[in-house]
Amino acid sequence: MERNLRIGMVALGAIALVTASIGPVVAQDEGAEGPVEIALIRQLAEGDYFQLWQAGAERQADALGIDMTIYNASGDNARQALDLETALNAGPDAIIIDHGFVETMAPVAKMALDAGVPVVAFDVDTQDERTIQLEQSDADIAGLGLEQLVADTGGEGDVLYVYVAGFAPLDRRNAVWEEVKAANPGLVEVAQIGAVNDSIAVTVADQAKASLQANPDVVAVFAPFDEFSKGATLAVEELGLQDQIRVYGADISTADIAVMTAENSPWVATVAADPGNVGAVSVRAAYLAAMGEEVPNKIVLPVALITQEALLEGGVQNMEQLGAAVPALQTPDLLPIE
Ligand code: SR1
Repeated sequence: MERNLRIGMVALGAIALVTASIGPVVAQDEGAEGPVEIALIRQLAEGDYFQLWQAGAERQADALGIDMTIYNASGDNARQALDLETALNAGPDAIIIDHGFVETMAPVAKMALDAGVPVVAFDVDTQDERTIQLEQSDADIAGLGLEQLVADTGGEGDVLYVYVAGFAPLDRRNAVWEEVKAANPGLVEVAQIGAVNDSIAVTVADQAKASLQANPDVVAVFAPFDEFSKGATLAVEELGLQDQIRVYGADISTADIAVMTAENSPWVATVAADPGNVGAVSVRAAYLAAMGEEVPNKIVLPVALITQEALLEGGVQNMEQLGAAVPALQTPDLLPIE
């Protein structure tokens, strides 16, 4: 049985709904001796989101005196699985898997768990209940953004959708989009685009330009990943369609805030956690598990709706100011370490 805590609050002039939830605890075997060694196995590390996430993880590791080794597969899924095997051979006290595909990562996660090494998995399904699973509330990331889209469009109009299947958070957000479409038959998905490569925003911008030219009645783009959102925004701007098309995105960074608050930007809303906080919580979960502490096996990090209007009204220009305006995006009390 999961415990859920939902807090409604007013933030930056917009209603931000924050969710934190915790599943049952996983009892780990034994505590580590000496400095804790953690291996961080990343599928992707480029782009604002992934860089902020890693910076938060590294800050937390430094604060706890953890020896953290970082592996980055740069989108090569076979290499990510090999990275985990390499890390496992070095005898870490815990392993964090950040993103990845179930086909490649579930078997190697099982190897680690069978060897008694705790596994924390962020945004990747290992299909093993011994894993400590972390996610941002993807239901809210999609749900709050789409609520805004429906309110702004009256639930009517052509929509361009940006999505790539196989990434756990995008698949969870996609499930919400399917529900919203079913509940709002006036919203028509005229095209689906998307790419996850080493230049996502540029690729999505090119795809979006072609799609928008082929579908001249589009009123909204649903692009729930900030690299997608930036690409869609660029396309709308290059086509001069800012007065016709709004972009609804996900994630936040200082660079994203600059794009959203630029004059006449079509990116009107995003829903996000603080990526640095998510990285930090992932490290705390791994540390506690390595120390033999009980850690919930499901942790859902809070997110907030952040509108362009609220950013402009609040004069928010960077992540530091956003953190001050929406303190609930920091969760120091989630898995505190004495
Ligand atoms: C390719 S998956 C990208 C997403 O992962 C994290 O959940 C971020 O929120 C980002 O949108």
